[in-house]
Amino acid sequence: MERVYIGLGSNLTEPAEQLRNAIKAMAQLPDTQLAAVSSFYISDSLLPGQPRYTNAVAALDSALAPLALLDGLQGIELDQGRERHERWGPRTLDLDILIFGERLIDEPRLKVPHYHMQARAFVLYPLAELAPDLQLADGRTLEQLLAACPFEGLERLPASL
Ligand code: A4P
Ligand code: MG
Repeated sequence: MERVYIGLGSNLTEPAEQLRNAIKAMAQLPDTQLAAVSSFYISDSLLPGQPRYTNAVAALDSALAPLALLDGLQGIELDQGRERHERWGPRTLDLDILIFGERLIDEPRLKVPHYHMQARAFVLYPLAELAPDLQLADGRTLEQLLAACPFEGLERLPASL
């Protein structure tokens, strides 16, 4: 089993409900257990003119190989009506593998740690709820990333599930 952190995001069709459904679905993945879920956070889209996002981070313990887990997550995105049009377009559900154990992965379909996580408050603050002492496989600590990424613009919701 390896500890895996997943970033969840949605800005269409009842985002909090999308996140709750995705969490249930991830708990059903083969050889995988749901270990923890952060609070939900609301923030403006990085791109102007889109609805606000709801984001969270979930911790999984999984024996799946990384690409098998990615397949499972993409299946959940499709089940929940994700349609891929433009990059960064609005979406009912986005599931990103942020961290996979101690691994550094650089394959065409999968880069881990996730390439944008260091600059995104809506990823780092929920991740810090679950793993404040986290060190990335490339040596950076979550504490360092948080120090460079203000909480500004994030709204933490009182209850997630
Ligand atoms: N891929 C590579 N590495 C990974 C990984 N670690 N986890 C590949 C998941 N997938 C990974 O993903 C495109 C391809 O990336 C996948 O087929 C997979 O093989 P995608 O989800 O279709 O593309 P995307 O989500 O449109 O692009 P990207 O770069 O993942 O966008 P982001 O980073 O998800 O940004 N504002 C707020 N407030 N909150 C948000 O969540 N999200 C976005 C989208 C923009 N603005 C936002 C938010
Ligand atoms: Mg994505």
